[in-house]
Amino acid sequence: MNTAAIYHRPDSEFAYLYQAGVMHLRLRTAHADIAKVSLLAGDPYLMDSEKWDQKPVAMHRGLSTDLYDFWTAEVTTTHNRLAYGFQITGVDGTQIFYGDQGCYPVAQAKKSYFKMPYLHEIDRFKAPEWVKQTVWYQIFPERFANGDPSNDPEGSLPWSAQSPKAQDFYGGDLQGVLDHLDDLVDLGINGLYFCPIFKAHSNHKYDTIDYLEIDPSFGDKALFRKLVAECHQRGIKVMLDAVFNHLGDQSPQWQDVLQKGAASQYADWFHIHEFPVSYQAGRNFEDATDLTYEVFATTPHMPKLNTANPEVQDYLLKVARYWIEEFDIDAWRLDVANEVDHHFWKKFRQVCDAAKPDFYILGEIWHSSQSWLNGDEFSAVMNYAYTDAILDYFVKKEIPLNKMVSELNNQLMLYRDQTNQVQFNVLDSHDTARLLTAAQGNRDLMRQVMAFTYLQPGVPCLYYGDEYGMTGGNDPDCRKCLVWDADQQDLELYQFVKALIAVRKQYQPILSEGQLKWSIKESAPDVLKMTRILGNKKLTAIFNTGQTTVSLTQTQPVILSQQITLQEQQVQMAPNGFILY
Ligand code: ARE
Ligand code: CA
Repeated sequence: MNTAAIYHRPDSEFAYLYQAGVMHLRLRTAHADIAKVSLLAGDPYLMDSEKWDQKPVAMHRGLSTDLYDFWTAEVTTTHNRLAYGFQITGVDGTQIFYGDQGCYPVAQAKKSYFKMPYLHEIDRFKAPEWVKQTVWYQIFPERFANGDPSNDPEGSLPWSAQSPKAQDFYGGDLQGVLDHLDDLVDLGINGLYFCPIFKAHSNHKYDTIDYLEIDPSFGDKALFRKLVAECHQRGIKVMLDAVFNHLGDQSPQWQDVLQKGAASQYADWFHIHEFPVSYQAGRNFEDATDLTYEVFATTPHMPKLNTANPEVQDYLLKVARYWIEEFDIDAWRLDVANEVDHHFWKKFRQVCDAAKPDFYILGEIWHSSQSWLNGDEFSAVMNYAYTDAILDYFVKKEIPLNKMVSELNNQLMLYRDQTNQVQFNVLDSHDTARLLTAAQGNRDLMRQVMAFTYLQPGVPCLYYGDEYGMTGGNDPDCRKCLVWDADQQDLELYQFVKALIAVRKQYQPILSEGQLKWSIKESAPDVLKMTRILGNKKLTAIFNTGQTTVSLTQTQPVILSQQITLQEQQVQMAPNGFILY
């Protein structure tokens, strides 16, 4: 038995409250090394009384990676407290007890039970229920639609499908979004994620000048208020982009630092090592080493904010509250979330929760993110780390199918089940090449990747224009104007995306919450079977990756005289998309 691989940690993704009063436990063991795990659990205050007669309860064999197997159990407790340990039987027949002080002979089991001393509901990781039913649509406002040419910035180019340059403007605005809301409803969208819309210098608006003003080229506060109201009337949630890691160099605060140096009242709003700051407007530093102040990446235009400064905290928290309380937004997407301190994000979470119950906080983090997802900071992250595995297999063909499954399971086991249900599954964005371009123009492959992803735990996000077959390489090529001329749109793809979104919504409860199981037959190494079970419902999806087809069957068990018979409802996805059933 490989005892070195055995791992559990209380009060983490290995032991947590899943729902009020319902606890989930996980144990990690070496892959294919263990035959059975039994849980020994009970009230810690009864351990030394004769009432402690815990019978071993078999744990469920859960997901596996190439290195590990994960065992799971769901436990309800009488007094919200638990002492527990694991009785582990190896495939080699050996048996040990694993508890808080490691491995022991089974006879010494009680030597060191793990403890969950008291499970408080207020500590439980809570994810807004509405997010699970959301299919998100990401809008880059400068390029979605130009609804009001009168606010176009000086030198705006005519709306066209050409590749934009980094500094180009085309005049996209909020009126353009308002004009097309019903198109988005038709597609099945019920959540909009806007890239930044506050006053800023560039076309992407990540170089904020004033967090409390709508950029004049996008519209004004009255228009934004109307847009949110129209979205809410259509059942569409609204998520804005909070760029709190840095300010733009045209902001009054940074300009004051440039003029007054150390004497500026904002000197401590930034991370400045030496005055005068080595800043020349318009000069892009190839290498940030010669900057005397911290910036985002290597660009001098984005001086990093000192979010440990109480003045900066107050300022940013006022911004966070303002757009919730005054404009009723439903979510914040947090830019460069992993480079802002945890202390600030904990305050931020408190502010958002106080301003609006069920508020969704989405961190932009491209890697594993456990330390932001313990329930007192973000609700979820942009799940690039999960979808990377999907793209690595289906699109880049860099890993075999079983490695993709291993990677997906590895990611799922990093987080609590309720976190996984609201993770934000992006296949592309304004920071990456578009999916169709990544798939080298193979529309069937694009459909299969989307079908696979939309059937995963977590919520899908469609990047504007993908539904029409838009292409585009890395930033800025992935930010072309949306093609509104029907003759440039791939309407067959549009119909597929619309059908896929409908299927996602149709099966959403089991796709969000159903217990997940994968299987790949030796005889068919490129056919992946995904099973989801929720209550007495089972959904099976067969991804025939060789022929880019997916078939979906939903079984509705009918209970007859204690026998369970299953009816199969076959939904075949033809090579070019779902056949509506
Ligand atoms: C501009 C140029 C880029 C150039 C960059 C270098 O367009 O080609 O690489 O300058 O400074 C915004 C604009 C960008 C602009 C950038 C800087 O939208 O067009 O880029 O400002 O001026 C990492 C961060 C992640 C960040 C990406 C861009 O972790 O947070 O880099 N994403 C957010 C927004 C961006 C925005 C900013 C941050 C700045 O979504 O749109 O850029 O506010 C790997 C790494 C990731 C890395 C990712 C992408 O996967 O693991 O950490 O993300 O690649 O590079
Ligand atoms: Ca405009």
